[in-house]
Amino acid sequence: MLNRIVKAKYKTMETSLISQEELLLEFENKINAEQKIEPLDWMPDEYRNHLIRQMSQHAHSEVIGMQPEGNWITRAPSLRSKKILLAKIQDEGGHGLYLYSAAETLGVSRDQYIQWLHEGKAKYASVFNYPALTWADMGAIGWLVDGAAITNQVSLQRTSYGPYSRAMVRICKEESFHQRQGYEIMWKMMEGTKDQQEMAQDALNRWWWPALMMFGPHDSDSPRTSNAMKWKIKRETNDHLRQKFINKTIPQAELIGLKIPDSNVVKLSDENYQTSDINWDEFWKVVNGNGPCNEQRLAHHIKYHNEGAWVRESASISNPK
Ligand code: FAQ
Repeated sequence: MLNRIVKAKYKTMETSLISQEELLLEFENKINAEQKIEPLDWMPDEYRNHLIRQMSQHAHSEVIGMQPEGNWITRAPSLRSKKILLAKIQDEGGHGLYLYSAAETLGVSRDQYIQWLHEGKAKYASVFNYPALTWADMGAIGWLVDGAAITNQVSLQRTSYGPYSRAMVRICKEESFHQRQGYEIMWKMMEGTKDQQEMAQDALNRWWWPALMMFGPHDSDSPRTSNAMKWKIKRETNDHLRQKFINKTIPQAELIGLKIPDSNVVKLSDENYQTSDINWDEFWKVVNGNGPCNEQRLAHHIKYHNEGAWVRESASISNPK
């Protein structure tokens, strides 16, 4: 598959300037007509590179995102909650695999993507650089982090690149379970003792802002948005998606007696909630590698990736006849 893509890419490089223009026109017509761009179709290098970056970062987020919750598997309070958490974390690993496979159709190998992650050249969602301190954090992560992820991913189901769009359809089906399992944990704790209620509120206090940061910088400070919207890679902007998430999450918090950790929340006449602004210094600090757990998350991934080398080697040995 990779060879075919590379050949297709180099074939396009041999074509004349005129035919490059025609190819670009055909590409733009497809995008405008809401047709999907497929791996063997011609695409501008900027489009390919944009997808290589975004899809691989998305894949890394799914896999690194297993770590905060993985920390609680052995300490889940019941067999039921342990089984659900295990299945949920396994789903996230699966999402990473769909996304790495989809990203490989762009002509870059999975080994290369992992190498960029380990070298610090590729990012992953900032939210996973915060620690999961109590069981209530399992509720907050499912409810808020998966809730934010799904708000973005529902929109990405309509992305212009075929393999990314199809991966999103499958991922969204699973993410909606994850959001509900997290909300169920929070709801149960709010029905419980005073200590449990305080634990749930504390988890919301710590995860609310990192969840809002997942949507990225304001549109006016987002250098990637313009091309992403032009090429229909992103279908809605960072701020638009963040507002959607805020609007649906605040009533969910109020329903179970939780208080949003922001004294400036106001419901406006247009039904949108107005909130305080995000602490962008903190956001960029975490994005640039200086959050509470950045070092730990990457070191953990590198350690277990290296320890798993024998599994990859064994799996790649062809079956002797
Ligand atoms: N964290 O110009 P923009 C999940 C970077 S999946 C880290 O706005 P763009 C499931 C950005 O990369 C969660 N970096 O960029 C789960 C860019 O840097 P670059 C992941 C961030 O691409 C749940 C720079 O800042 N979802 O959670 C962040 O247009 C529970 C400028 O930003 C996706 O990845 C951030 N929050 O918009 C798993 C969705 N925000 O690359 C386990 C797909 C921005 O130029 C447990 N991705 N940056 O060096 C996207 O929709 C977009 O890439 C955004 C950023 C919205 C993340």
